[in-house]
Amino acid sequence: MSETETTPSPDAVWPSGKVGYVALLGRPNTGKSTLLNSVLHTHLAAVSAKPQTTRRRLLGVLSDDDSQILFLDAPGVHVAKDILDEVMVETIERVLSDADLILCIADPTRAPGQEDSLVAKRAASAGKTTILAINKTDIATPEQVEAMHQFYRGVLGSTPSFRVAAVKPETLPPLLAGIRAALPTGPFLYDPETLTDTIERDIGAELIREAVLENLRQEIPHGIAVAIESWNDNEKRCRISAVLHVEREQHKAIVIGKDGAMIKQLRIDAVKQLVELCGKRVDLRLWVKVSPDWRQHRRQIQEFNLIS
Ligand SMILES: Nc1nc2c(ncn2[C@@H]2O[C@H](COP(=O)(O)OP(=O)(O)O)[C@@H](O)[C@H]2O)c(=O)[nH]1
Ligand SMILES: [Mg+2]
Repeated sequence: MSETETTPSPDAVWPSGKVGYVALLGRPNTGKSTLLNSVLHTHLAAVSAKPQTTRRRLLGVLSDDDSQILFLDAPGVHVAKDILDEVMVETIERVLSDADLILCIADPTRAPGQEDSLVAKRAASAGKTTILAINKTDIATPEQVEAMHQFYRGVLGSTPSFRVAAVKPETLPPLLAGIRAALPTGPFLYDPETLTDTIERDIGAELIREAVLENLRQEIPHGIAVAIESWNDNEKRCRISAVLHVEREQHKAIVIGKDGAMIKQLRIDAVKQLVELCGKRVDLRLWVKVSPDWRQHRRQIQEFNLIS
């Protein structure tokens, strides 16, 4: 990973071209983060089959000679049930207000429902250029794809739409061309080598949480926050210490597992991803701590770095 901490600088001489922020908007699980990883050819965003994998805003920068697309990944659009949900809805709103263009991402393998309705209406009321991407066409039937298309057209009108499969990068160039064509012209906002403005340790925390989502069942993974306690990088290795905050004492026992089997598995899976991120050997220590009902407390949510 290179240049993760670069911020926009007015002094640098970067090219001009089609440049703008693109908000990824969709209900949970439609493949927003998968799409971001796919276009950047990097595992930047946590992905899982469970809803609400993405909790924070994440910038992904795709530069070529004459364009810079600034993707803003965000939580999925949902009805808020706790304070963490409310914080995530606020994140979606901030991402929308920063956006030059809204990319609605729909998953046709599930019939359009209340959340798709929220997505389409929110996009329509934003007063910004909107493009529709119907994702997962590798597994959806043509009828499902058409039904989703009609649903969004009903709210958004004849907005440009593309049929893609985020897991198949060869399906993405027409969508990217459509986005570029719709963006304003101006100077690049980031060094063309930059991939993100999110620092490595925050990406690392998300990759550890991805391992948690993959391995734990039901409500437990949703009640876990990952806090990086220390991140010491030297030439040969990266030493990381992270705390998994759980909501209840019983959850702590589940996360540790019988004879520590679960926490060991989490560490093995997380290390695989972290090695890729850091490009070197990773020593990961994981701790489990009970932070009662943290999802109901804005202060703790902020402490866990989830307000973005
Ligand atoms: N078959 C298939 N699965 C996909 C595609 N895009 C995403 N997924 C899967 O859908 C699930 C949710 O993806 P994710 O990117 O986390 O969705 P998000 O919540 O919208 O960010 C994961 O299991 C992905 O592997 C796709 O194009 N085809
Ligand atoms: Mg996501």
